[in-house]
Amino acid sequence: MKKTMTLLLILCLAACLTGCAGKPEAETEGTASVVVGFSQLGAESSWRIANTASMEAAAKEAGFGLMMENANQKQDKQIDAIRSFIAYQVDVIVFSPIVETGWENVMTEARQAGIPVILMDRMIETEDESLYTAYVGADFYAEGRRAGEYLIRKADALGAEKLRVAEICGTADSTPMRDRQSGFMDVIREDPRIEVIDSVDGDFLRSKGEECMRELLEKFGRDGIDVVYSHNDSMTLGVLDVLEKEGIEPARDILLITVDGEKEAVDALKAGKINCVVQCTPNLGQSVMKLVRDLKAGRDVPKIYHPEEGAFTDLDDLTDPSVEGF
Ligand code: GYE
Repeated sequence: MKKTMTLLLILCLAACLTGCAGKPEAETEGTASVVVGFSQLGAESSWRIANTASMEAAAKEAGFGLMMENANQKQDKQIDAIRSFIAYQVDVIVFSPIVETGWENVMTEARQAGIPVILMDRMIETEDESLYTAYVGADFYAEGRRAGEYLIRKADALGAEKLRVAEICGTADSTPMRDRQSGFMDVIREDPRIEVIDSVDGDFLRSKGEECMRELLEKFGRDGIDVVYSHNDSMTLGVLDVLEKEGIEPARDILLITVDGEKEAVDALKAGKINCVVQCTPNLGQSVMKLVRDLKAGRDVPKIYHPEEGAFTDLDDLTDPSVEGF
């Protein structure tokens, strides 16, 4: 009965969205026996777009219905989407929290409705870990450490005495922003050659990366910055645009360390324009759908799942076929 109601409601919603808005925001498969409500946080980067595609493909392959809402970077819209999934009584809610705080009320509502919640990609800050069933996503702290460890190796290779780092951060208060920063800091803090001279907010956007780089150059001058550590490839590609326009040679005049591993960034690394790409896979869909299947079958699931990741750097062999972007 619950399932029939759910499917009817989903069909109505899909029809309404298609009819009223022209472009459906929710994607559904009315015949599926398992329905997953998925609140994606936005479309700010190539990483995010690849992540959405991975979720869609994996749901289709699993034969699950996927009700997806994209929140366009607004926490309020994510909360509304989760509430609508609760009202439709989906089987499982998956969401990628844009920031870490402010979720406890809506997640308590999901728990009261008996709907398991899987956090995908980003974490929440809470005292009550029972609010979510599982987390699937990267270990961002380890990513930050990898970025720092690379910089120490590079300083050794260059015989550098001093490296002044400008950090361009992702969305304030998001898990990748916090942990990529703290992992990096914990490693470089030990090395007196390396100093972070500024940390600015680039919100994971290419346009903001560009803006930040222009401002940093104005503030410190082209000789005042030795390294840019950028929390994602989109912002780094914006930085690259500015450096090339200014006649500053990327990866030589200013070293570039980035995170994600999208094709454009890995190609730029191979072309000698970026020094280090720390990997972060967007392909989380299959792991999420496996969890959904296990939950529906009543099996125990791991609370935390991190995919295996590494880093590609100009100190390693870039001709290896494993050096590939998404
Ligand atoms: O690095 C960035 C995206 O949360 C891991 O969000 C994700 C980050 C990713 O916008 O490109």
